[in-house]
Amino acid sequence: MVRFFTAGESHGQGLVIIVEGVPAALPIGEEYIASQLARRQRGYGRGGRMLIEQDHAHIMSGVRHGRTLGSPIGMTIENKDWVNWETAMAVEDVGDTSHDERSKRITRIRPGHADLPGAMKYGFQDVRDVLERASARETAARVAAGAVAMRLLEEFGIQLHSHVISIGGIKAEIPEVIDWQAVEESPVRCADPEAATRMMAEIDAAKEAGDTAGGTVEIIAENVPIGLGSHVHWDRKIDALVAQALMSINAVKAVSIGPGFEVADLRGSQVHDVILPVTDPDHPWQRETNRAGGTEGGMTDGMPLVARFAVKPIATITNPLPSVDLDTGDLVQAHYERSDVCQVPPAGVIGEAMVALVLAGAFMEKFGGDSIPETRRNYEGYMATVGPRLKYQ
Ligand code: EPS
Repeated sequence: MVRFFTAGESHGQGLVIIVEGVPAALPIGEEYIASQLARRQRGYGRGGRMLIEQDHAHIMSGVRHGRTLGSPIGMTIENKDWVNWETAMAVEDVGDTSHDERSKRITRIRPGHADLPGAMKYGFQDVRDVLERASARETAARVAAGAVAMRLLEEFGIQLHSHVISIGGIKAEIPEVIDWQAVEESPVRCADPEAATRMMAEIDAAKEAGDTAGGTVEIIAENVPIGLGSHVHWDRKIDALVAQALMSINAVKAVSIGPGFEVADLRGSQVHDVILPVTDPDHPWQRETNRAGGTEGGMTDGMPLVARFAVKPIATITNPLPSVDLDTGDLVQAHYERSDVCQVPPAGVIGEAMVALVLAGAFMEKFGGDSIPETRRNYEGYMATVGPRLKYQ
């Protein structure tokens, strides 16, 4: 089982991450994790905070001489912005904070954020007590955890990618073969350069109007072995686990495996992926298509795992919506606090991290092992059996 925890507030001292269940002898270092964190920080439409931060995960435990020990991997990411929030976010009771602008109580609830249900549920008088943890800043911690999972999957040839398929209703033409290097270089992580230009113009227009823009993202995991997850119980189905993981990302409102909702309008013969006769024993069970998005019956089917998700426009809007005051219930304009205009491009990187964590968990559940060599023996032993039955009885 691969588990992870995150802790940390957006303007606290930093983020804390524990990843547990990673076998020993996995080569890993801070540089690898930093490269994933840097990918999350990029993207057209990001706000001022990303100019302040240079996210770096400091590995505190679980790694020795560049290899995992099998013990929990502990990491911290320092918030560089903390210096500006030492009073407002102080751990100790600092007494009178009336001299500090950032310590002012926030009572003008933002519709669409965690503000209202969070304040009610936890009995808070100050919306900051909710928004600090509800902030998408926490996704930096997820990307650090996901980088560890990705490193594990890479050892077994599994690669993750993401690309943006729409922003603000502007849809990309998805090419037959995606140039992943070009996606990495695209300011909106889009495989269609023409659509990318229009997406950036839409982000500019939203910003100009004091508004925000959402969009949709696709995650693709290649070279996933057949049989991760299980058909036997709801909480072991890989598609269900992927859906939960992606839905847990801030602002995500819908998730699909493969084309998702689109298959409901078609006939069975137009949806299911024809299985081709086995000609290459090393690559059995090829399909003509992958409309199943790489899962059948809650298990991976050997095709790339494809998941899409929709990100709503950020709830913090420069030109705020009418709302109510937490104290009085009277009409006010919602609170505005520095935020992004569009967080769809980084959402792809965060989605990759979440899918990597789910796949790493399912991978370890299937193959087990306390060290990479042991896991590899189990993996190779299984992979030698997944061809046509008469050949592998
Ligand atoms: C984010 C850090 C936050 C926000 C953003 C994501 O920093 P700050 O609140 O200091 O500007 O920019 O948060 C949100 C989009 C949100 O919904 O809270 C980050 O590190 O990604």
